[in-house]
Amino acid sequence: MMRLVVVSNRVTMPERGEKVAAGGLAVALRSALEQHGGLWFGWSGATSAEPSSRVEPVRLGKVSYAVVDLSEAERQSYYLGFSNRALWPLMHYRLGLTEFNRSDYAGYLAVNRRFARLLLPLLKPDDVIWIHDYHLIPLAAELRRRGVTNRIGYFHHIPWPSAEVFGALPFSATLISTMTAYDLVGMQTQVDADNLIGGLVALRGARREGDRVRAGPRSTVVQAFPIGIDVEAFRKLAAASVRAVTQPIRATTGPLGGRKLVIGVDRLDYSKGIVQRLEAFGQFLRSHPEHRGNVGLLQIAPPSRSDVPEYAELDRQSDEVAGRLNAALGEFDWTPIRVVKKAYSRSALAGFYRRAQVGLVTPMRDGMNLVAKEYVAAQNPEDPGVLVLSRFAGAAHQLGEALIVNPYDTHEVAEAIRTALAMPKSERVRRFERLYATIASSDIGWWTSRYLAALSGAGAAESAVPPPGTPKPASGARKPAVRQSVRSRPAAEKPAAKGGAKPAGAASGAGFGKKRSDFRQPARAKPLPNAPSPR
Ligand code: ADQ
Repeated sequence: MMRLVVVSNRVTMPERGEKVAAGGLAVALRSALEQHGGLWFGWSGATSAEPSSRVEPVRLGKVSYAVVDLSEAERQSYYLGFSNRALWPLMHYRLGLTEFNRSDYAGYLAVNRRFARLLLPLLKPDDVIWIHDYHLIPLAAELRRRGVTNRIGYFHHIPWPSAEVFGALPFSATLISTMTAYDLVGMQTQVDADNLIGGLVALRGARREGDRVRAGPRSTVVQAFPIGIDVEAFRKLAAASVRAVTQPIRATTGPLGGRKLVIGVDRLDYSKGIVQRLEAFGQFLRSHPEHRGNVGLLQIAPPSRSDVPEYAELDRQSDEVAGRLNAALGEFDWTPIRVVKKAYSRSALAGFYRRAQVGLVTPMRDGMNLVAKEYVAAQNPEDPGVLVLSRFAGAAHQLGEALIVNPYDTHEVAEAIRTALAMPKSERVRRFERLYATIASSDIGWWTSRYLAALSGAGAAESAVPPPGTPKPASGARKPAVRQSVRSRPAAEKPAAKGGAKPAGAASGAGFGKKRSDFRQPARAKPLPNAPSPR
């Protein structure tokens, strides 16, 4: 059987008990690795003065971990610089925040080259290699240059902008060209997939054939695989939180008394629209004064990437806006907004979600947004809360029964909060049931197995990949790739062409075409801490 090799910017080794990245993705990848036996390669998260020239994998059960330190200069240029000050803002459509500098770009390429060099001696001939996210775009090209002919897949967790936006990046044509070294590229939505293909056509002169793009002798399949969460685990945690109200929940929501709760949970990141959300909540209280005193917003936002100046500024700004609104609108016995900058365990988070009548998920742009799915998974089916969701989150392409809003429109978000709080139970239940059915049928196990089946089939057959986003397609049905809530999306966002709807069918067997149940996560006695991943 083939071995799976996962490469990601950060690797969390279970025995280190790290507080970071123990979220659904890390658990799902580990579970896929355990199924097949495998290797997980990437940055340790640490820096050292003399980064090693070779790496010795550490075996824990069926999984080997190979972690590499970075030098401080590499952390600055590759991670904080090019990845997080150029690619991150650019791919979230924030050209104004995009800081390009040549030495950061050189550092980014150098780390990708070093990773390729260190990974090479660890590879076996039929390993299937799965690379994750924007830090590692050129890694496959570096591996190919060194003679690697294995199947190599890539999953892009964040949005991919249109060629017009991506083209603003110096060396954009060179960087986008490296994507053609992959056999399969997974995107969160069909819009992102179309944008990448459009970019390869416009900047690289590639040829599009449905969901396949040809540049030179190679061809790459680009498709949407909307990522999911471990719905069942989250549902159970939330249900358990009702029986045993955990300490943080008592402490944080206790003082709310019988008041209603609106919740936001995000890494403190400008893509998440936290400041705009606080303003929208203030607007809601101003427009609907009858709600003053009986509802509060709890915004949980642990700081991330504090070394990047834009993040420090956001931290300051969110404090300032919350302080201003609380001073203007609060009463002696009621504080409208609380901002809590802590990471909580999964079970505490599930309890908060369940307790909240409204889940406010309003990013300005987001690849998927797992919080939206976690909020739905945690609801009480008999008396569920209402999800208010940004149309610019990838999740909006699947979760059309949420109240879909434009996060740039403060009034629209404010009115959605009012509508959500007033929504009759029958409508809440109806919307919840559809949302739940969607997230349950495209959960993290489904995502992992679909992607790996497609990767192991990619190149074997032209149409080996099942249509993503349609969890249980009727056989032979030609459905759109993802349930698009087209009504709620601006015209410019609509995919220009719907190429590549393929007949349904699992990828032809190359070792990973497993049943979904094969990838279910093992029961864990104690939930892992779930800090947001250190992106
Ligand atoms: P992120 O930008 O990190 O992920 P998101 O998808 O919302 O965004 O995932 C965040 C995770 O961190 C969630 O599981 C959430 O529960 C957790 N989290 C947030 N705040 C927390 C807190 N205070 N305590 C504990 N846990 C907390 C990137 C992309 C997304 C994409 C994911 C997965 O930006 O668009 O959905 O990868 O592909």
